[in-house]
Amino acid sequence: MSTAIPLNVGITRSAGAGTTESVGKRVLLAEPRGYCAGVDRAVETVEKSLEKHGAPIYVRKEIVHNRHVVETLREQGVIFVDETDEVPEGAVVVFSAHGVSPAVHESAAARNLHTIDATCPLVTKVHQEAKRFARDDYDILLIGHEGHEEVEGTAGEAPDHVQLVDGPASVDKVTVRDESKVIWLSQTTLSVDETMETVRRLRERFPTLQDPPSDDICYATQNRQVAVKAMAPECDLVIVVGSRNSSNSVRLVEVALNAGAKASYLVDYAREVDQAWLDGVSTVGITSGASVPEILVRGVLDMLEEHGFADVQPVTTANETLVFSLPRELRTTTRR
Ligand code: 0CN
Ligand code: SF4
Repeated sequence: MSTAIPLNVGITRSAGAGTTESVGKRVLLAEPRGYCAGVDRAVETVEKSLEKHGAPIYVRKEIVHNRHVVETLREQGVIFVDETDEVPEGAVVVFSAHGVSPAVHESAAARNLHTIDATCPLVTKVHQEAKRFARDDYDILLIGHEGHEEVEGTAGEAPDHVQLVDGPASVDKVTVRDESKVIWLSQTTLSVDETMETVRRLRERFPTLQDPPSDDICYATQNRQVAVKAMAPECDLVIVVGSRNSSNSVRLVEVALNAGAKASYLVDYAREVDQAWLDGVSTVGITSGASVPEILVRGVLDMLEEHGFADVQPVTTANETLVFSLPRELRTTTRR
């Protein structure tokens, strides 16, 4: 598992912004945070599809797991559906960043839908691994959260070869056909530490367990966890901006607590911050999940400033520059 190189984790004690109310109060702002390359691409895919085809267009599941993003797109004419059979014959449907199983592609084709696939290329990479190891007749242990769309899509590539391992506590239930031919793969948005613990336990049972050819937990998930770990020991409170169904966002709360934050909460919007959380607090850490627009973080920072937290110090542990090109049929103009 690769680790990001710390760039600026020197955290200084703050004297506050000057007023009595703000003395000693400061915010540590995690960098990187927020949108990853796959989310940026997926959201732009929907926006460009709307421009090209006109409203309404359909999106299967939430394009990314963020309430604000979904509500904003809905206002622009997107109809979110659970399954392709809710989409009228021949209409445009976008598949979400989390990926879909081949069965979903087939049912869309059977209804003559015009599909645009916003699956993150890093999820597609895990699909390819699942297909390849299934072809070689491995038992594939897919570490991930039961019911999450991404694991449903990945497992659907090779349902006869994949079994889901939902964390360390599920390891004892695993059975394999041939212990010398077992590989683990994973969902892209898990806790790195918890996944390593799951793998450690799996390897106790299956000593020749093979590792994936490259990290399945994606760079964005890893980088956001490294940044929150760097600031958490200094924090009385870590506020993570993100939605409850966003796996990577929820993981940031767990990582913050495990790394020493005294308290940590997940909020979609600044208005959800309970003022009591700020009682007696001097250092607040802020981060956001990979599906979270920066405007929502801005809202939390503005609210904190009103409460005397005007001193904002970045905690930078990586620089991200990755950009994914749009699906081919939308690649008419250059991206920002
Ligand atoms: O919040 P997301 O939409 O999804 P999960 O963290 O729940 O997987 O973030 C984008 C991740 C992907 C794929
Ligand atoms: Fe892709 Fe990772 Fe972002 Fe998911 S979190 S969309 S896998 S880059």
